[in-house]
Amino acid sequence: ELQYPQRLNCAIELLDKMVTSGSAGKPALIHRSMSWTYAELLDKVNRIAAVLREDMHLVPGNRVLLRGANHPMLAAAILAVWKAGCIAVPTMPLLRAPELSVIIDKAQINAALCAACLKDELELAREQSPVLGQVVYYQDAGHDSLEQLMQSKSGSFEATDTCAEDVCLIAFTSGTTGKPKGAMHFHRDILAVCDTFPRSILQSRPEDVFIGTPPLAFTFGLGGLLLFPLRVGASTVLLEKLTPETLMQAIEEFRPTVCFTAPTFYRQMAPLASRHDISSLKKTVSAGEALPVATRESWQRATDIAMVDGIGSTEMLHIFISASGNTIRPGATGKPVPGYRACVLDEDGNPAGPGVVGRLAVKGPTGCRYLSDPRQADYVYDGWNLTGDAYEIDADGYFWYRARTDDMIISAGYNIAGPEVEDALLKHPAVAECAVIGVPDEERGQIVKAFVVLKQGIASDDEMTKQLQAFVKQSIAPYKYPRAVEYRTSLPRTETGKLQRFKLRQGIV
Ligand code: 3SK
Repeated sequence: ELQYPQRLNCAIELLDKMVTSGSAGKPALIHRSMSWTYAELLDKVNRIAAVLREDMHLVPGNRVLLRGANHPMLAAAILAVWKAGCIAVPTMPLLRAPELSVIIDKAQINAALCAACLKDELELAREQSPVLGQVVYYQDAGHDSLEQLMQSKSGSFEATDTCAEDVCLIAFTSGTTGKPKGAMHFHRDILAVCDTFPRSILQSRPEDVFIGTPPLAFTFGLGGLLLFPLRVGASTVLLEKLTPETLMQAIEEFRPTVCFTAPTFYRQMAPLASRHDISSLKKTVSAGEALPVATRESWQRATDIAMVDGIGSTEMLHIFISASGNTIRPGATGKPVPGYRACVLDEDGNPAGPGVVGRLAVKGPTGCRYLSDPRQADYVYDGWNLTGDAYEIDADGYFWYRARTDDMIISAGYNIAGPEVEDALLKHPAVAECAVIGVPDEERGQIVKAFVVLKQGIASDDEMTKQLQAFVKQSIAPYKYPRAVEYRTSLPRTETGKLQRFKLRQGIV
């Protein structure tokens, strides 16, 4: 079991201690034209923490909204909030004022550090949510920018003497359902996620250089692109607005060893592999969505790099089921990461045996606390987090993803997992992307409907529909084939890349 001292400030563990234990001169954060060593990062963090305490008059426990694209300044701001004993509430850069207002009001946020390019939307949100009193902008040409305030501070700062179980992060779920919940995490949780998945599965080392796409506002990105590298004294490349092509270029340029992104990215990066030198990469991590076998295979064929799949959640902070090396079983997510326990519950809430599809439950050193939300009772029971995922365990203890519980389709008495049909469709050479949902049907209760984005130049006609239907019938049980197929040019996704099937179900898009 992981043990941490009672008095604990995670920023000191992740940063100050790395500086005093030999990493001071090592690059910590790398951005396009600059990089900060561990000592330089500590200097920035201390100055920002002093701005929070001395200029913004924040006290331990105050909640600070953080807004910006992946960039060293955002990373420094997060660490500074922790060092000052405050609570970081990072938010997705693309959120609009009404969505920000919900978060500000719910978390009673009184202060914000925000990239100047996101000013307009935050000022609109502020009109609706007067509780947000103070905002300091960074990368701002005007007076009183964060950088200007930092100049008058010294590079040393006495961290708040926080307790291991003080809340330091409220992570809002990205909302595939459209109703965000705030998951609260302690200082010790920040260290616990670093001391589980990266230690036992990734086996991160000080020589590693991390890169990837998930925003630091998404706990997948916060862990993979900031916490995990700092915990072992490694380096991380923080870049914004990456596309599959620019991520490949960045891998060629910065020579990282570990990449974190979602299956959609790997699917689009695989065909580009032959045009780039990505030989520095040793490990690629896929999460945020189930990894289709076709995507794993195409990436591996194109690059010869093993892909580590994993499922995590904002509630658990990071990945809790995964596998690496020769324990990978393609199609299965893996087994509980050492430190976590997981099981599948049947309809009566009892642990289900092998081969039974049920609701995934997980317990570990993180998880379990929503910020004032009545849904706590639906998602947490007896220390177990009940996820919204339908899983099945095989006889060897591997966990196989079937669907989000609300993505199960019941058609003529058959239980059909939408993502399984998606996996089958994705193996067809004409399909670029797809999403499968159940739609009401008088005769069968529901039928399987596929929304398909075809690869460029391929005609979306009846002939293609027949081909796709026949293809699915040949790949999986024929009753699972999509009786309805609709062609689209794109599919609704969250900013973190998760398919928003609920939007298709509700006809929102
Ligand atoms: O969605 C996931 O699988 C995930 C993975 C790591 C951290 C957070 C999340 C939500």
